[in-house]
Amino acid sequence: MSAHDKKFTVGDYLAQRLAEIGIRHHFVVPGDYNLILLDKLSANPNLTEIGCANELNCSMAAEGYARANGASVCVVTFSVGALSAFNGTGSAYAENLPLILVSGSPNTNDAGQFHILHHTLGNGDYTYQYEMAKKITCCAVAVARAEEAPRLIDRAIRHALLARKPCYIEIPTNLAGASCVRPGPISAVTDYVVSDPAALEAAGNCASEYLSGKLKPVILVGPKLRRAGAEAELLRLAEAMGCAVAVQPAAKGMFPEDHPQFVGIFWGQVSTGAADTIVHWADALICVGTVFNDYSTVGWTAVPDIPLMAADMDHVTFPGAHFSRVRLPEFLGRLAEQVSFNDTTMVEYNRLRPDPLHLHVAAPEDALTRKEISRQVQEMLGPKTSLFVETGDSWFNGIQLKLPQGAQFEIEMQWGHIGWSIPASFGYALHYPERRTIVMVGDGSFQVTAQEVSQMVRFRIPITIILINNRGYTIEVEIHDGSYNKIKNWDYAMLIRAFNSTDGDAKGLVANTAGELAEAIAVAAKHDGGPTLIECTIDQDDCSRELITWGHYVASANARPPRHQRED
Ligand code: DPX
Ligand code: MG
Repeated sequence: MSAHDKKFTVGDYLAQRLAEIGIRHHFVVPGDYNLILLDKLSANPNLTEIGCANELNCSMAAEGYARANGASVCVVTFSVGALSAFNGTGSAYAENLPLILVSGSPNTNDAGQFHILHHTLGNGDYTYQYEMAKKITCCAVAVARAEEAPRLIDRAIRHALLARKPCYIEIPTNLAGASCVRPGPISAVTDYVVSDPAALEAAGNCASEYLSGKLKPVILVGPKLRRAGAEAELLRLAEAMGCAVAVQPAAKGMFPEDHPQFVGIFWGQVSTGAADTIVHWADALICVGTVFNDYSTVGWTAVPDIPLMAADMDHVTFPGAHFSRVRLPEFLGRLAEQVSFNDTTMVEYNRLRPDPLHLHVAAPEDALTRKEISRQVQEMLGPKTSLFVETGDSWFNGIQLKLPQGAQFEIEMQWGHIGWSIPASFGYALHYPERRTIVMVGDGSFQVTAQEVSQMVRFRIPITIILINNRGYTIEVEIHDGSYNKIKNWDYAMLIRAFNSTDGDAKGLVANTAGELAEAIAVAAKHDGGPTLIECTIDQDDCSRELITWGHYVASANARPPRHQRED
């Protein structure tokens, strides 16, 4: 029997589609509802199975892999697995990443026979997981017959790739190995939808109208720019205009920070490089892929108050006009051709540009501080580093750093799940072995997903984890303090060594002084056989001025009293 005659199954179909869209690693946790499916996926020579410690981490690892690779897959078992994986799926939704969540599910005969099954609510309903998944994905499908699998799998994956959102595919345990027809050309799934030509043209004309007569245009870049694949076009537009370019915190690195037109991170009161002064001076604001939420607007205190032009991933809005199906790269590319040069905001910015900071270099025996950690991490950044910053003061410390050309920056600011950076950096680094991945993470966040370091050990991924131990949930202290912000201290360096067991090569180091941190970073730089965790101990009250300021505004936004009762 030739390979072509071999029985082709639903699982093979899914495996082939995943490989065809460029997925090379699939993140999994096994369970009896998905075992045959996992066999089929690992039989595909283009896919490498990556086992994770639990489904939360598995989904977050896939989230990080999607950041690097453009799409990812997470395969889990029914309910006990999938409900945990919903968290990383929510992150992928919020962060605009096409994560394909695949769950095994009960045998198709059981619902009709009113059987009560394990890993379920025990009430005979097996549809709830699919119903829940609909809320956190752009397309959810539940395969009920093998004949339907090709159509449903293709539909879910296509929706995810186009919308840059997660999708959900449920495959019953007795269908993964059932016979299935072979797939047609992958272009039917992956083909890009171009802009509507009339809408694109009208949006371009409207942009000219919006900019005409405006003297002080500024571009504000948001996190959806990269998700839309429009970074090169934005650069062309910025250079054609010659104006100031500010970047939202979640978009750090999406416009090169060494570019002369980069004016800093626009984040209200905690902006860097006087970006807020120039944004507030503008009389035209070209918002590209921006997200204005309570965090990015510093508790609604930094919402731009001039009429905006907002170019989103697939539509553009102006004061008084809206254009659907205008794809961001095409729109920005077109705009770059038609705009006129106006560098007024750059001329003004050059008068405002803050002098470079002369950072204090601590003596080797000085007790470690947050500022000294940042100073030393800054020196680690090069064209091949990728820096992950975790929710907590690590956000503020990371955002202050200057990214050299080529350095990448990853942040999960919309979803903001503490613990994200450990599994996400693991997934990301699997795709980018040639890059040096560094994680800045707090003690509280680390405790949420610490097990995934053991996968970095297992797969020998040389991630450097800078764990900032300030003994608790400091960001929460600044927003609202209470006994709940204290946590149990761990011996983090020893924990990492425990993950080694008999065959791992991770290093766990402690830095109490500036000199110890420098030595530990030197060890990490040479260590390639696995991760290096450096526990950096700092004083509990040593947090950034930006965190305190931002925390005060977010706290007062949280505390607004109800404005009016609903009258139902
Ligand atoms: C919580 C946050 O130690 O960082 O620098 O000390 O703040 P800092 P840590 O990692 O502590 C993080 C902690 C508890 N946020 O301060 S930001 C609420 C929260 C969240 N995600 C999840 N649960 C709770 N963001 C999953
Ligand atoms: Mg902490």
